[in-house]
Amino acid sequence: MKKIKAAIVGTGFIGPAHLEALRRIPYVEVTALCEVNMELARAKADILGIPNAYTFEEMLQQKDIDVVHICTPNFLHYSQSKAALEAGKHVVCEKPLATKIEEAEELVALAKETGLVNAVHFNLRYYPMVRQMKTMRENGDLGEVYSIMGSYLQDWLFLKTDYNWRLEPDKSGDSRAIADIGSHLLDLTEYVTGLKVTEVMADFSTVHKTRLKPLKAIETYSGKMLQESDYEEVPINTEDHATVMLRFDNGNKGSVTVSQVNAGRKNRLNIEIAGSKSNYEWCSEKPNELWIGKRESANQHLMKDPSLFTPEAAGLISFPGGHNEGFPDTSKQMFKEVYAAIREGKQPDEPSFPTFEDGHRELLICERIIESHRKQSWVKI
Ligand code: SOE
Repeated sequence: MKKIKAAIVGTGFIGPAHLEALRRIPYVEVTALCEVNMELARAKADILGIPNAYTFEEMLQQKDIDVVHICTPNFLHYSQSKAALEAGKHVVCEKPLATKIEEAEELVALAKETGLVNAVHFNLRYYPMVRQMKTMRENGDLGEVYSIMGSYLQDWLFLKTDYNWRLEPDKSGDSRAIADIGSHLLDLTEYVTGLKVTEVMADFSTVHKTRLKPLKAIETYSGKMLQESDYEEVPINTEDHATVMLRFDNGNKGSVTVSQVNAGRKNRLNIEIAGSKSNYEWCSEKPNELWIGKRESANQHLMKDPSLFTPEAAGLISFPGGHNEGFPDTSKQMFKEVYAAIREGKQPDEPSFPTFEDGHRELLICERIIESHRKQSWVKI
């Protein structure tokens, strides 16, 4: 089978995660890496064992490269995805798809026009238990959705000395925590429940009004400590914490809270979906288990096991029950579906994976959430 050749742009936290996932899929080869300059690209390519290092523009000239993974800071997603599609490359872009709604609209239109495969890395959909919840709901096990309560909590920005490009609006966009992790939670909420958010009421807080920015770059999650003199104090005007009340198109309600300053919470997405027949609670830090609440019988505790799962969800399982799969496996499972489409050479009519349209949807909700916080009033989507 002909190998599909991929290029990865950006080697912060998530670029190497894409690389590792792609290396676990047969007939896929990562042949190129791009970074902000050739020296860094060459150095990282050597470390990661990737044969070719290019600037972004040079990489787009390489005829043998079929697909490009955009793993750069948010402010580059629009221009790099656009250039890649215009160069005839299939595109997998990190979330958020862009930092402005108009940019996302343009990318959706361009992707449709080219017919090229386009995907946004909402990888958390690919925990097998998440698709199990979705398909159980579709099969009527949950009943009508009464309410949704979600949270996505982290602590890697807990300290005043924790710093990252995501804190800077010109790099991350006007929202930080909502754009960075809220987008995952809201995408997963609509994906599992099949409901659409119709209105939002949001309230943000920034607990560190200033932070100590290292005078030299350090990577996401590194939390490395430097000397006092190695920092400059900078004002922060992106949110550390946000709570959002939600109204859904079935008339029922919910709420989500996101925070990057909850000590001890490393990367914890937790969701409780209450229905007229059952109640589901799932947590990304214990992804291979699902709590199913019942009123007329004992509650249930479902473990990840292909023999207990719906066929659609079992399709995302590579290891038997009790052999825990986790965050790195979600990208592999997503890319298996995306690369099956790339092998067909065009975007499927009904993609099973998150697309630029889903990226646009999350950006739209994110923009309405920012507007609601600023107006301190309910805003329609
Ligand atoms: C940082 O908050 C981050 O790396 C997010 O950017 C990712 O999307 C999330 O999956 C893990 O945390």
